[in-house]
Amino acid sequence: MGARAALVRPPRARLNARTLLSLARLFPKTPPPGPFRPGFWRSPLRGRWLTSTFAVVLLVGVTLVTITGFLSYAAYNPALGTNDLTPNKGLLGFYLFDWPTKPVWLYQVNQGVHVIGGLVLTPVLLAKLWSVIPKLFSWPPFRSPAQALERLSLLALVGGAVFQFATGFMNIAYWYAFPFSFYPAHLYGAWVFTAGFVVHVAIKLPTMRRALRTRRLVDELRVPLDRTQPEERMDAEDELAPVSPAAATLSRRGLLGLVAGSSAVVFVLTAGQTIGGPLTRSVALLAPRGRSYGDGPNDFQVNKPAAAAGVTAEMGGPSYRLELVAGQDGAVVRELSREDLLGLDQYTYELPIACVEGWSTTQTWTGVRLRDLAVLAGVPSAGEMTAQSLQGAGTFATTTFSADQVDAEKSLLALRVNDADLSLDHGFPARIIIPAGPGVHCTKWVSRMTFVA
Ligand SMILES: Nc1nc2c(c(=O)[nH]1)N[C@H]1C(S)=C(S)[C@@H](COP(=O)(O)O)O[C@H]1N2
Ligand SMILES: [Mo]
Repeated sequence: MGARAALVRPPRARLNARTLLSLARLFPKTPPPGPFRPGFWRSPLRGRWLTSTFAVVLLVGVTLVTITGFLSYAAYNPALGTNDLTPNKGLLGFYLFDWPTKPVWLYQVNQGVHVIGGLVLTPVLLAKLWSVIPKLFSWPPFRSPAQALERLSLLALVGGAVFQFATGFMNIAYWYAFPFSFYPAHLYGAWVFTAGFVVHVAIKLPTMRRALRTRRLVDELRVPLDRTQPEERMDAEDELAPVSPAAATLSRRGLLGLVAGSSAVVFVLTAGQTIGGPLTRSVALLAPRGRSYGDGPNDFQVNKPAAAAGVTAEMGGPSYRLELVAGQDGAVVRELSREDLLGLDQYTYELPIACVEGWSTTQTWTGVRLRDLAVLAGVPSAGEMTAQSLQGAGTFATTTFSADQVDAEKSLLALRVNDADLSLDHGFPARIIIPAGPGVHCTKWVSRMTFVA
Protein backbone atom coordinates (compact mmCIF):
# COMPACT_ATOMS: atom_id res chain seq x y z
CA MET A 1 0.00 0.00 0.00
CA GLY A 2 2.87 2.35 0.92
CA ALA A 3 4.58 1.56 -2.38
CA ARG A 4 1.43 2.22 -4.38
CA ALA A 5 0.81 5.53 -2.67
CA ALA A 6 4.38 6.52 -3.38
CA LEU A 7 3.82 5.71 -7.05
CA VAL A 8 0.67 7.78 -7.27
CA ARG A 9 1.72 10.77 -5.25
CA PRO A 10 4.68 12.38 -7.04
CA PRO A 11 2.84 13.81 -10.10
CA ARG A 12 0.21 15.44 -7.85
CA ALA A 13 2.82 16.82 -5.54
CA ARG A 14 4.70 18.27 -8.49
CA LEU A 15 1.50 19.85 -9.81
CA ASN A 16 0.74 21.44 -6.45
CA ALA A 17 4.28 22.68 -6.13
CA ARG A 18 4.16 24.21 -9.57
CA THR A 19 0.81 25.90 -8.92
CA LEU A 20 2.06 27.25 -5.63
CA LEU A 21 5.25 28.44 -7.27
CA SER A 22 3.42 30.36 -9.96
CA LEU A 23 1.08 31.86 -7.34
CA ALA A 24 4.03 32.82 -5.21
CA ARG A 25 5.65 34.45 -8.23
CA LEU A 26 2.48 36.45 -8.82
CA PHE A 27 2.26 37.58 -5.20
CA PRO A 28 5.44 38.18 -3.19
CA LYS A 29 5.41 36.71 0.29
CA THR A 30 5.57 40.06 2.03
CA PRO A 31 2.41 42.01 1.47
CA PRO A 32 2.79 45.47 -0.09
CA PRO A 33 2.83 48.25 2.49
CA GLY A 34 -0.39 49.79 3.70
CA PRO A 35 -3.73 48.03 4.16
CA PHE A 36 -2.35 44.65 3.02
CA ARG A 37 -0.15 44.45 6.14
CA PRO A 38 -1.86 42.63 9.03
CA GLY A 39 -0.90 45.36 11.49
CA PHE A 40 -2.65 48.07 9.48
CA TRP A 41 -6.19 47.44 10.79
CA ARG A 42 -6.15 48.23 14.47
CA SER A 43 -9.68 48.82 15.67
CA PRO A 44 -10.13 46.70 18.82
CA LEU A 45 -13.84 46.42 18.03
CA ARG A 46 -13.32 44.42 14.85
CA GLY A 47 -13.57 40.68 15.16
CA ARG A 48 -15.72 37.73 14.30
CA TRP A 49 -18.15 38.32 17.16
CA LEU A 50 -18.95 41.86 16.03
CA THR A 51 -19.25 40.85 12.38
CA SER A 52 -21.45 37.91 13.35
CA THR A 53 -23.70 40.13 15.44
CA PHE A 54 -24.38 42.36 12.43
CA ALA A 55 -24.66 39.21 10.32
CA VAL A 56 -27.54 37.81 12.39
CA VAL A 57 -29.54 41.00 11.89
CA LEU A 58 -28.80 41.00 8.17
CA LEU A 59 -29.53 37.29 7.83
CA VAL A 60 -33.09 37.84 9.07
CA GLY A 61 -33.61 41.33 7.63
CA VAL A 62 -32.11 40.85 4.20
CA THR A 63 -33.98 37.58 3.79
CA LEU A 64 -37.25 39.45 4.42
CA VAL A 65 -36.30 42.26 2.04
CA THR A 66 -35.29 39.76 -0.63
CA ILE A 67 -38.44 37.68 -0.34
CA THR A 68 -40.73 40.72 -0.41
CA GLY A 69 -38.74 41.96 -3.41
CA PHE A 70 -39.38 38.78 -5.37
CA LEU A 71 -43.02 38.84 -4.24
CA SER A 72 -43.34 42.40 -5.47
CA TYR A 73 -42.40 41.17 -8.93
CA ALA A 74 -45.06 38.43 -8.65
CA ALA A 75 -47.60 41.12 -7.70
CA TYR A 76 -47.22 42.64 -11.16
CA ASN A 77 -48.75 39.42 -12.57
CA PRO A 78 -46.08 39.40 -15.26
CA ALA A 79 -47.64 36.41 -17.01
CA LEU A 80 -50.53 38.61 -18.19
CA GLY A 81 -50.63 40.81 -21.29
CA THR A 82 -47.79 43.30 -21.44
CA ASN A 83 -47.39 43.54 -17.64
CA ASP A 84 -43.93 41.98 -17.70
CA LEU A 85 -41.05 44.43 -17.67
CA THR A 86 -38.49 41.60 -17.88
CA PRO A 87 -39.88 39.33 -20.61
CA ASN A 88 -36.50 37.59 -21.03
CA LYS A 89 -36.37 36.32 -17.46
CA GLY A 90 -36.71 32.68 -18.54
CA LEU A 91 -36.32 30.25 -15.64
CA LEU A 92 -35.94 33.08 -13.13
CA GLY A 93 -39.72 33.44 -13.19
CA PHE A 94 -40.22 29.85 -12.05
CA TYR A 95 -41.82 30.87 -8.76
CA LEU A 96 -44.47 33.24 -10.13
CA PHE A 97 -48.10 32.71 -9.17
CA ASP A 98 -51.45 34.45 -9.51
CA TRP A 99 -51.28 37.40 -7.09
CA PRO A 100 -54.19 37.22 -4.59
CA THR A 101 -56.91 39.87 -4.22
CA LYS A 102 -57.16 39.59 -0.42
CA PRO A 103 -56.42 41.02 2.10
CA VAL A 104 -56.68 44.53 0.65
CA TRP A 105 -53.45 45.64 2.37
CA LEU A 106 -51.36 42.76 1.04
CA TYR A 107 -49.16 44.78 -1.31
CA GLN A 108 -49.03 47.73 1.08
CA VAL A 109 -47.46 45.53 3.77
CA ASN A 110 -45.24 43.67 1.31
CA GLN A 111 -43.83 46.87 -0.14
CA GLY A 112 -43.60 48.59 3.22
CA VAL A 113 -41.44 45.72 4.50
CA HIS A 114 -39.35 45.77 1.32
CA VAL A 115 -38.65 49.50 1.11
CA ILE A 116 -38.61 50.49 4.78
CA GLY A 117 -36.73 47.27 5.54
CA GLY A 118 -34.05 48.10 2.98
CA LEU A 119 -33.68 51.63 4.36
CA VAL A 120 -33.54 50.53 8.01
CA LEU A 121 -30.96 47.81 7.26
CA THR A 122 -28.62 50.25 5.53
CA PRO A 123 -26.73 51.30 8.70
CA VAL A 124 -26.32 47.62 9.61
CA LEU A 125 -25.05 46.80 6.13
CA LEU A 126 -22.55 49.68 6.27
CA ALA A 127 -21.40 48.63 9.75
CA LYS A 128 -20.90 45.07 8.62
CA LEU A 129 -18.94 46.17 5.55
CA TRP A 130 -16.77 48.31 7.84
CA SER A 131 -16.20 45.35 10.14
CA VAL A 132 -14.87 43.13 7.32
CA ILE A 133 -12.72 45.69 5.47
CA PRO A 134 -9.45 43.90 6.39
CA LYS A 135 -10.62 40.93 4.33
CA LEU A 136 -10.67 43.08 1.22
CA PHE A 137 -6.86 43.37 1.62
CA SER A 138 -6.28 39.73 2.45
CA TRP A 139 -2.76 38.63 1.38
CA PRO A 140 -1.96 36.77 -0.79
CA PRO A 141 -5.19 37.53 -2.71
CA PHE A 142 -5.47 33.90 -3.80
CA ARG A 143 -4.36 31.08 -1.55
CA SER A 144 -6.32 28.09 -2.80
CA PRO A 145 -8.98 27.37 -5.40
CA ALA A 146 -11.59 27.11 -2.62
CA GLN A 147 -10.57 30.46 -1.19
CA ALA A 148 -10.59 32.01 -4.68
CA LEU A 149 -14.13 30.71 -5.23
CA GLU A 150 -15.24 32.11 -1.91
CA ARG A 151 -13.82 35.52 -2.76
CA LEU A 152 -15.61 35.38 -6.10
CA SER A 153 -18.91 34.70 -4.32
CA LEU A 154 -18.20 37.79 -2.20
CA LEU A 155 -18.12 39.82 -5.39
CA ALA A 156 -21.71 38.74 -6.11
CA LEU A 157 -22.66 39.29 -2.46
CA VAL A 158 -21.12 42.70 -1.81
CA GLY A 159 -21.44 43.94 -5.38
CA GLY A 160 -25.03 42.70 -5.50
CA ALA A 161 -25.92 44.24 -2.13
CA VAL A 162 -24.42 47.63 -2.98
CA PHE A 163 -26.11 47.58 -6.40
CA GLN A 164 -29.52 46.60 -4.96
CA PHE A 165 -29.45 49.15 -2.16
CA ALA A 166 -28.17 51.91 -4.47
CA THR A 167 -30.70 51.31 -7.26
CA GLY A 168 -33.45 50.95 -4.64
CA PHE A 169 -32.65 54.33 -3.07
CA MET A 170 -32.33 56.00 -6.43
CA ASN A 171 -35.68 54.61 -7.56
CA ILE A 172 -37.62 55.84 -4.54
CA ALA A 173 -35.90 59.21 -4.89
CA TYR A 174 -36.83 59.38 -8.62
CA TRP A 175 -33.15 59.85 -9.39
CA TYR A 176 -32.78 57.94 -12.63
CA ALA A 177 -29.12 58.69 -13.15
CA PHE A 178 -28.30 55.15 -14.30
CA PRO A 179 -28.23 54.32 -18.01
CA PHE A 180 -30.55 51.30 -17.69
CA SER A 181 -34.12 50.60 -16.72
CA PHE A 182 -34.71 50.13 -12.99
CA TYR A 183 -37.03 47.13 -13.09
CA PRO A 184 -34.94 44.61 -15.02
CA ALA A 185 -31.73 45.81 -13.34
CA HIS A 186 -33.17 45.49 -9.84
CA LEU A 187 -34.66 42.07 -10.58
CA TYR A 188 -31.55 40.57 -12.18
CA GLY A 189 -29.41 42.25 -9.52
CA ALA A 190 -31.55 40.47 -6.93
CA TRP A 191 -30.70 37.09 -8.44
CA VAL A 192 -26.98 37.85 -8.52
CA PHE A 193 -27.16 39.00 -4.91
CA THR A 194 -29.23 35.99 -3.83
CA ALA A 195 -26.71 33.58 -5.34
CA GLY A 196 -23.87 35.28 -3.44
CA PHE A 197 -25.96 35.45 -0.26
CA VAL A 198 -26.87 31.76 -0.24
CA VAL A 199 -23.26 30.67 -0.87
CA HIS A 200 -21.97 33.07 1.77
CA VAL A 201 -24.44 31.94 4.43
CA ALA A 202 -23.71 28.28 3.68
CA ILE A 203 -19.95 28.85 4.03
CA LYS A 204 -20.06 31.15 7.05
CA LEU A 205 -22.86 29.76 9.19
CA PRO A 206 -20.60 27.48 11.29
CA THR A 207 -18.03 30.27 11.88
CA MET A 208 -20.81 32.67 12.78
CA ARG A 209 -22.29 30.29 15.33
CA ARG A 210 -18.88 29.66 16.89
CA ALA A 211 -18.09 33.37 16.99
CA LEU A 212 -21.42 34.24 18.62
CA ARG A 213 -20.62 31.87 21.46
CA THR A 214 -17.44 33.81 22.35
CA ARG A 215 -19.33 36.72 23.91
CA ARG A 216 -22.85 37.45 25.11
CA LEU A 217 -24.66 40.51 23.85
CA VAL A 218 -26.24 41.24 27.25
CA ASP A 219 -22.81 41.21 28.91
CA GLU A 220 -21.29 43.32 26.15
CA LEU A 221 -23.93 45.99 26.68
CA ARG A 222 -22.63 46.49 30.23
CA VAL A 223 -19.00 47.14 29.24
CA PRO A 224 -18.04 50.85 29.22
CA LEU A 225 -15.24 52.34 27.12
CA ASP A 226 -12.46 52.05 29.70
CA ARG A 227 -13.05 48.30 30.06
CA THR A 228 -13.43 47.63 26.32
CA GLN A 229 -10.98 44.91 25.33
CA PRO A 230 -10.06 43.93 21.75
CA GLU A 231 -11.61 40.80 20.31
CA GLU A 232 -9.29 37.83 20.33
CA ARG A 233 -8.36 36.09 17.10
CA MET A 234 -10.22 32.81 16.99
CA ASP A 235 -7.72 30.92 14.83
CA ALA A 236 -4.85 31.42 12.38
CA GLU A 237 -7.33 32.19 9.59
CA ASP A 238 -9.00 34.97 11.54
CA GLU A 239 -8.44 38.16 9.57
CA LEU A 240 -10.90 40.32 11.48
CA ALA A 241 -9.58 40.66 15.02
CA PRO A 242 -6.59 43.02 14.95
CA VAL A 243 -3.03 41.70 15.27
CA SER A 244 -1.88 44.88 17.00
CA PRO A 245 -5.01 46.48 18.43
CA ALA A 246 -5.13 50.18 19.25
CA ALA A 247 -6.79 51.40 22.45
CA ALA A 248 -10.57 51.63 22.16
CA THR A 249 -11.97 55.10 21.46
CA LEU A 250 -15.54 53.82 21.32
CA SER A 251 -17.02 51.00 23.34
CA ARG A 252 -18.53 47.97 21.64
CA ARG A 253 -21.93 48.89 23.04
CA GLY A 254 -21.37 52.43 21.75
CA LEU A 255 -20.87 51.13 18.22
CA LEU A 256 -23.88 48.79 18.45
CA GLY A 257 -25.93 51.67 19.84
CA LEU A 258 -24.84 53.97 17.04
CA VAL A 259 -25.90 51.44 14.40
CA ALA A 260 -29.19 50.55 16.11
CA GLY A 261 -29.89 54.25 16.73
CA SER A 262 -29.23 55.11 13.09
CA SER A 263 -31.63 52.39 11.97
CA ALA A 264 -34.26 53.65 14.41
CA VAL A 265 -33.91 57.21 13.11
CA VAL A 266 -34.21 56.02 9.51
CA PHE A 267 -37.33 54.09 10.50
CA VAL A 268 -38.97 57.11 12.15
CA LEU A 269 -38.09 59.36 9.22
CA THR A 270 -39.53 57.05 6.57
CA ALA A 271 -42.08 54.60 7.97
CA GLY A 272 -44.87 57.19 7.94
CA GLN A 273 -45.11 56.97 4.18
CA THR A 274 -46.35 53.40 4.46
CA ILE A 275 -47.95 53.25 7.89
CA GLY A 276 -49.87 56.50 7.55
CA GLY A 277 -51.66 58.48 10.22
CA PRO A 278 -50.92 62.12 10.98
CA LEU A 279 -48.28 61.44 13.64
CA THR A 280 -46.00 59.09 11.72
CA ARG A 281 -46.44 61.08 8.51
CA SER A 282 -45.55 64.37 10.13
CA VAL A 283 -42.11 63.06 11.07
CA ALA A 284 -41.48 61.16 7.84
CA LEU A 285 -38.97 63.79 6.74
CA LEU A 286 -37.27 61.45 4.30
CA ALA A 287 -40.46 60.26 2.58
CA PRO A 288 -39.86 61.12 -1.08
CA ARG A 289 -43.47 62.06 -1.75
CA GLY A 290 -43.61 64.74 0.91
CA ARG A 291 -45.64 64.84 4.09
CA SER A 292 -48.64 67.12 3.69
CA TYR A 293 -50.98 67.54 0.80
CA GLY A 294 -53.78 69.72 2.17
CA ASP A 295 -57.03 68.42 3.57
CA GLY A 296 -59.33 68.34 0.55
CA PRO A 297 -60.78 65.03 -0.67
CA ASN A 298 -58.22 64.81 -3.48
CA ASP A 299 -55.25 65.95 -1.40
CA PHE A 300 -53.05 62.86 -1.34
CA GLN A 301 -49.94 61.76 -3.21
CA VAL A 302 -49.87 62.01 -6.98
CA ASN A 303 -47.55 59.64 -8.70
CA LYS A 304 -47.71 61.03 -12.21
CA PRO A 305 -49.67 64.25 -12.71
CA ALA A 306 -51.99 64.45 -15.71
CA ALA A 307 -49.74 67.04 -17.38
CA ALA A 308 -46.74 64.70 -17.18
CA ALA A 309 -48.82 61.93 -18.77
CA GLY A 310 -50.06 64.23 -21.54
CA VAL A 311 -53.65 64.02 -20.33
CA THR A 312 -55.69 67.24 -20.54
CA ALA A 313 -58.98 68.26 -18.92
CA GLU A 314 -60.50 68.33 -22.41
CA MET A 315 -59.71 64.66 -22.99
CA GLY A 316 -61.73 63.82 -19.90
CA GLY A 317 -64.46 66.35 -20.78
CA PRO A 318 -67.96 65.86 -22.26
CA SER A 319 -66.65 63.98 -25.28
CA TYR A 320 -65.08 61.30 -23.07
CA ARG A 321 -66.38 57.77 -23.62
CA LEU A 322 -65.24 54.56 -21.96
CA GLU A 323 -65.07 51.87 -24.60
CA LEU A 324 -65.94 48.33 -23.55
CA VAL A 325 -64.41 45.77 -25.87
CA ALA A 326 -65.30 42.07 -25.94
CA GLY A 327 -62.64 39.68 -27.12
CA GLN A 328 -59.21 40.15 -28.54
CA ASP A 329 -60.42 41.15 -32.02
CA GLY A 330 -61.31 44.55 -30.61
CA ALA A 331 -64.99 45.07 -31.37
CA VAL A 332 -66.32 47.94 -29.22
CA VAL A 333 -69.58 46.68 -27.72
CA ARG A 334 -70.44 49.65 -25.47
CA GLU A 335 -69.49 53.29 -25.16
CA LEU A 336 -70.21 54.87 -21.79
CA SER A 337 -70.03 58.52 -20.85
CA ARG A 338 -69.11 59.45 -17.30
CA GLU A 339 -72.83 60.11 -16.67
CA ASP A 340 -73.64 56.60 -17.92
CA LEU A 341 -71.05 55.19 -15.50
CA LEU A 342 -72.50 57.20 -12.60
CA GLY A 343 -75.91 55.73 -13.50
CA LEU A 344 -74.69 52.18 -12.86
CA ASP A 345 -74.66 50.55 -9.40
CA GLN A 346 -72.10 52.38 -7.25
CA TYR A 347 -70.01 50.75 -4.53
CA THR A 348 -67.81 52.39 -1.93
CA TYR A 349 -64.71 50.80 -0.38
CA GLU A 350 -61.78 51.97 1.64
CA LEU A 351 -58.73 50.81 -0.28
CA PRO A 352 -55.04 51.65 -0.30
CA ILE A 353 -52.96 52.66 -3.25
CA ALA A 354 -49.63 51.04 -2.48
CA CYS A 355 -46.81 52.16 -4.73
CA VAL A 356 -43.84 49.94 -5.53
CA GLU A 357 -41.72 52.78 -4.16
CA GLY A 358 -43.05 52.05 -0.67
CA TRP A 359 -45.46 54.92 -0.05
CA SER A 360 -49.12 54.19 0.31
CA THR A 361 -52.33 56.03 0.94
CA THR A 362 -55.73 54.67 1.96
CA GLN A 363 -58.78 56.53 0.62
CA THR A 364 -62.50 55.95 0.24
CA TRP A 365 -63.26 55.16 -3.37
CA THR A 366 -66.66 55.04 -5.09
CA GLY A 367 -67.37 53.59 -8.51
CA VAL A 368 -68.53 50.69 -10.63
CA ARG A 369 -67.43 47.12 -10.02
CA LEU A 370 -65.17 45.69 -12.72
CA ARG A 371 -67.29 42.53 -12.75
CA ASP A 372 -70.40 44.58 -13.58
CA LEU A 373 -68.56 46.16 -16.50
CA ALA A 374 -67.62 42.66 -17.68
CA VAL A 375 -71.32 41.79 -17.77
CA LEU A 376 -72.06 44.98 -19.70
CA ALA A 377 -69.35 44.04 -22.18
CA GLY A 378 -71.17 40.75 -22.68
CA VAL A 379 -68.38 38.70 -21.13
CA PRO A 380 -69.91 37.72 -17.80
CA SER A 381 -67.64 34.74 -17.18
CA ALA A 382 -64.83 37.19 -17.39
CA GLY A 383 -61.27 36.08 -17.84
CA GLU A 384 -58.60 38.71 -18.12
CA MET A 385 -59.18 42.39 -18.75
CA THR A 386 -56.81 44.88 -20.28
CA ALA A 387 -57.25 48.54 -19.35
CA GLN A 388 -55.95 51.29 -21.58
CA SER A 389 -55.40 54.85 -20.44
CA LEU A 390 -56.06 58.11 -22.27
CA GLN A 391 -52.34 58.57 -21.79
CA GLY A 392 -51.79 56.41 -24.90
CA ALA A 393 -48.39 54.77 -25.02
CA GLY A 394 -46.28 54.41 -21.91
CA THR A 395 -45.21 51.62 -19.60
CA PHE A 396 -48.06 51.97 -17.13
CA ALA A 397 -50.69 53.17 -19.57
CA THR A 398 -51.80 49.59 -20.27
CA THR A 399 -52.33 46.92 -17.63
CA THR A 400 -53.82 43.43 -17.80
CA PHE A 401 -55.77 42.13 -14.80
CA SER A 402 -56.34 38.50 -13.86
CA ALA A 403 -59.77 36.90 -13.82
CA ASP A 404 -59.68 36.96 -10.01
CA GLN A 405 -58.92 40.67 -9.98
CA VAL A 406 -61.78 41.42 -12.40
CA ASP A 407 -64.09 39.28 -10.30
CA ALA A 408 -63.08 40.59 -6.87
CA GLU A 409 -65.87 42.29 -4.94
CA LYS A 410 -63.77 45.35 -4.24
CA SER A 411 -62.25 45.87 -7.70
CA LEU A 412 -63.57 49.21 -8.90
CA LEU A 413 -63.53 51.56 -11.78
CA ALA A 414 -63.54 54.52 -9.40
CA LEU A 415 -65.32 57.74 -10.36
CA ARG A 416 -65.18 59.50 -7.01
CA VAL A 417 -62.90 59.61 -4.01
CA ASN A 418 -63.84 60.74 -0.49
CA ASP A 419 -67.27 61.87 -1.72
CA ALA A 420 -65.86 64.16 -4.41
CA ASP A 421 -65.20 63.73 -8.12
CA LEU A 422 -61.73 62.44 -8.87
CA SER A 423 -59.31 65.24 -9.65
CA LEU A 424 -57.64 65.10 -13.04
CA ASP A 425 -54.32 64.18 -11.39
CA HIS A 426 -55.96 61.23 -9.62
CA GLY A 427 -57.40 59.85 -12.82
CA PHE A 428 -60.59 61.75 -13.75
CA PRO A 429 -62.88 60.76 -15.38
CA ALA A 430 -62.33 57.14 -14.20
CA ARG A 431 -59.54 55.06 -12.74
CA ILE A 432 -59.07 51.49 -11.61
CA ILE A 433 -58.62 50.58 -7.94
CA ILE A 434 -57.90 46.94 -7.17
CA PRO A 435 -57.56 45.37 -3.74
CA ALA A 436 -54.22 43.86 -2.63
CA GLY A 437 -52.42 44.84 -5.83
CA PRO A 438 -49.59 47.24 -6.62
CA GLY A 439 -50.37 50.95 -7.14
CA VAL A 440 -48.99 50.80 -10.62
CA HIS A 441 -52.01 48.70 -11.60
CA CYS A 442 -54.47 51.38 -10.45
CA THR A 443 -54.63 52.72 -13.98
CA LYS A 444 -55.71 56.37 -14.20
CA TRP A 445 -57.74 58.01 -17.01
CA VAL A 446 -59.14 54.69 -18.28
CA SER A 447 -60.46 54.99 -21.82
CA ARG A 448 -60.89 51.38 -22.89
CA MET A 449 -61.37 48.01 -21.28
CA THR A 450 -60.93 44.79 -23.23
CA PHE A 451 -62.52 41.72 -21.64
CA VAL A 452 -61.66 38.23 -22.81
CA ALA A 453 -63.65 35.18 -21.72
N1 LIG B 1 -52.36 56.01 -16.69
C1 LIG B 1 -51.55 55.90 -15.62
N2 LIG B 1 -52.02 55.36 -14.48
C2 LIG B 1 -51.22 55.25 -13.40
C3 LIG B 1 -49.88 55.69 -13.42
C4 LIG B 1 -49.40 56.27 -14.64
O1 LIG B 1 -48.23 56.67 -14.76
N3 LIG B 1 -50.26 56.35 -15.72
N4 LIG B 1 -49.09 55.54 -12.31
C5 LIG B 1 -49.48 54.46 -11.42
C6 LIG B 1 -48.73 54.40 -10.17
S1 LIG B 1 -47.11 53.91 -10.28
C7 LIG B 1 -49.31 54.62 -8.94
S2 LIG B 1 -48.46 54.35 -7.52
C8 LIG B 1 -50.70 55.14 -8.84
C9 LIG B 1 -50.70 56.43 -8.05
O2 LIG B 1 -51.98 56.97 -8.01
P1 LIG B 1 -52.23 58.49 -7.56
O3 LIG B 1 -51.35 59.35 -8.43
O4 LIG B 1 -53.67 58.78 -7.72
O5 LIG B 1 -51.83 58.57 -6.12
O6 LIG B 1 -51.27 55.36 -10.09
C10 LIG B 1 -50.97 54.42 -11.09
N5 LIG B 1 -51.75 54.71 -12.27
MO1 LIG C 1 -46.39 53.42 -8.28
